[in-house]
Amino acid sequence: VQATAAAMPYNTTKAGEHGAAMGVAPAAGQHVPPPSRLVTGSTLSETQMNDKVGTLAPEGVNAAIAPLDRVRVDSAGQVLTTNQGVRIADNQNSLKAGTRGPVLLEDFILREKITHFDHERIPERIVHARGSAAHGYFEAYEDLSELTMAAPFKHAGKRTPVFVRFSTVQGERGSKDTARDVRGFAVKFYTDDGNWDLVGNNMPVFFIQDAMKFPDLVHAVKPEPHHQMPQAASAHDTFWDFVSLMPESTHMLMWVMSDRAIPRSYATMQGFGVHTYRLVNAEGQSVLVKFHWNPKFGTHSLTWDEAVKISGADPDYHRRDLWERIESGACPEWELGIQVFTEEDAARFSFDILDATKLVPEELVPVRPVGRMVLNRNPDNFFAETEQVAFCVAHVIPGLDFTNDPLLAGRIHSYVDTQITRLGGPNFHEIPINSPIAPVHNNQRDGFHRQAIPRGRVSYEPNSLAGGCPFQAGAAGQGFVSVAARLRNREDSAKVRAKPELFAEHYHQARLFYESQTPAEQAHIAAAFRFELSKVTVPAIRERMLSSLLNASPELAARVAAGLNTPLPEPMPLAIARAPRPEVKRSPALSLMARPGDGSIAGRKVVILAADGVAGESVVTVQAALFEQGAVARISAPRIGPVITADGVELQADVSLENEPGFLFDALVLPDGQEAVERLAHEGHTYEFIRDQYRHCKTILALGAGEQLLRAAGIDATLPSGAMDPGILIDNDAASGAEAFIRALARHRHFERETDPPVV
Ligand code: HDE
Repeated sequence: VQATAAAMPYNTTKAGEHGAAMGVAPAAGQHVPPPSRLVTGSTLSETQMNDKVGTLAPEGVNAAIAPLDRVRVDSAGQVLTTNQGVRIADNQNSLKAGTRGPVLLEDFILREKITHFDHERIPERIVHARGSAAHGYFEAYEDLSELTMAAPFKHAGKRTPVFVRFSTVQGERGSKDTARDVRGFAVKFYTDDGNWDLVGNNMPVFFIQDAMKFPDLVHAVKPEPHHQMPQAASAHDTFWDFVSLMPESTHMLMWVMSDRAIPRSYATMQGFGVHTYRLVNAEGQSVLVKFHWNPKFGTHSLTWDEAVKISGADPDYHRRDLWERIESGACPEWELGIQVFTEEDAARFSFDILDATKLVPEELVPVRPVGRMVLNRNPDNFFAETEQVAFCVAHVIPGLDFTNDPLLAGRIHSYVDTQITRLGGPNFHEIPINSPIAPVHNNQRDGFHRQAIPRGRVSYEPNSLAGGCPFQAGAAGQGFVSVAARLRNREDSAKVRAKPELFAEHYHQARLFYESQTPAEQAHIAAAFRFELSKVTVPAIRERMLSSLLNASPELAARVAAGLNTPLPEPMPLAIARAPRPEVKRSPALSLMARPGDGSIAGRKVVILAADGVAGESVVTVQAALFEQGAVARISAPRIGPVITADGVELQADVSLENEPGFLFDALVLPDGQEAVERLAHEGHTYEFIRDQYRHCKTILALGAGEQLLRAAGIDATLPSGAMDPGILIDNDAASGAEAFIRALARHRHFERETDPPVV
């Protein structure tokens, strides 16, 4: 009974964090300086280390630790000062003329404190405002020099530090994590040859083909300007008005209406570079490339009902999940894959690889794994790192280059430009989280918030007064050289505002996506269209959207129309007269089910219900088995704190039925022990736990008397087909029950039980 969650340190690497001394200020005069850990050759953060060691990665794992040391601040054992380093005697009272008299203007300590506070906020990102980030590393599997001279791929085992930010797109900085939305997946590689930012999303295509339409798209999806609603949602008139008038967005709409838009965790979603980029080798030869991040823990999503409920109970659901996975050691990990093809291959494809609304099916060009990325260190400070990080599509290094994708061209401009307002000037590259580990030497000078102090009188090139320094590298010195790419068509040399012909084919890949999904996924897509369009108040918009969907899939359009109680309209006229036949008709790789992951349950959250009189031994057996597999098992009782087991032993409930509702967990265990079961049967929460778990197709284990709760909640372990529900396990023995439970949990969901509408 000792092995309770409370007895196990919540975070083994931060033993002191929840310890007895937590939050108790030392008595006046008792401030104890931190123990000196000065070791010759150690970094500043190591010598000034306090007990919060959980955020220090093992030596050599992340080289960005050292360069940031110069700006790390640790106040343990330090006296309070002003920003000028003047020691503050009293931080409680402003300076007054007598205790009841006016506050004096000369109180520079008060004025400095308030003035700084007044300016604490900076503008949020215009899109992707809400995000969470972590540090880690990328490790190459092999030497890729035949394809690229990019520094991270120089040799097998080479590690490059990274900082990765995940985000939602539509909502504001304080909005919820589980909105139906695209997720940003932005990776900053601090390479030996400068910073490379791969600013991608968790979906491989985009809504529009040309940067010219981006402000329109964003204005349409953002909260409507007259009343600023809805927040973190696309289910409103202006979004559907715009996309129904832009048939090029149909493919992306399929992704956004799929469960991809409500991921279970950042660690269980894919990432994509979206655009076609170039890899360039030392000889200057280039190939075309698409980037893929595939999660080690598999691709898993929430159900819609679950996402809606979570947004109320824990708006920080994904942020917390990312933080806790890293702190508990179940570190998120992805494999980087590349699809490589030549210009000649691309010329034969049925779609244009410069069109960001199209993907390259894996069945056409396989994905080659080239490395892995591990996120193993949480930021020390959200604002300084996660908020101030500036990703820029223009940040590429030798070995990489752009293509003529017209969406990409707009992005190459936009990201640097937006930081100038958001981060207050052109020197945002000097903010520690943005500064490269590669040395920076140029003649750019001045501007707001300049940190570097360039020496000497020369700030121009060529010069003789500084011996010609800094000098240009030239191609031989690994300077960045753009690929001398040839334009493909003669017409391309004319200056036009136009698109290539193939950009007008809008539906083949929308159909490919829909038809490659499993029946459960297709049902979710249809339900999402139904939900979103039912929120649209203008019937003509719904009708126009249905007429576009008809071109992608008559079957889907019919399901959505039935769900909206609307007759099917005529299909929207096609923009292209004769489109080439697509090479691939079905791509199983596009289904979430294609990537179950490593089969482990690491990082999953399980709740074990308890109340006084619970069979303690069986709870501890199940909990220990789950911990062993890297899952987090919490004991939840009507109140937090001690629960007295049937044997009279104390068990600690670390959460309560009220403070962490059941839908926050991936699976549920109903305990044995008649008295506890009777107590739980009197709690309305118990039934909500069971019904939500059932409705969200999760695994439920009922031990011994716990089965009574299942029955009282009206749950039947038989499926409509007559077969037994593989996600409902009933066992009198905790050890064998735990074993079967872990196997069932590794399947994540049991969609065979799902009905629309839900029966429970
Ligand atoms: Fe972005 N995008 N975007 N975007 N985007 C921004 O840059 C923009 C697009 C993406 O965690 C902004 O620093 C234009 C595609 C991510 O900090 C801004 C166009 C993809 C992030 C901007 C696009 C993305 C952003 C806002 C069309 C997937 C968050 C704040 C031409 C490949 C990065 C900022 C982070 C952020 C512009 C389209 C991904 C305004 C003009 C396609 C992950 O510069």
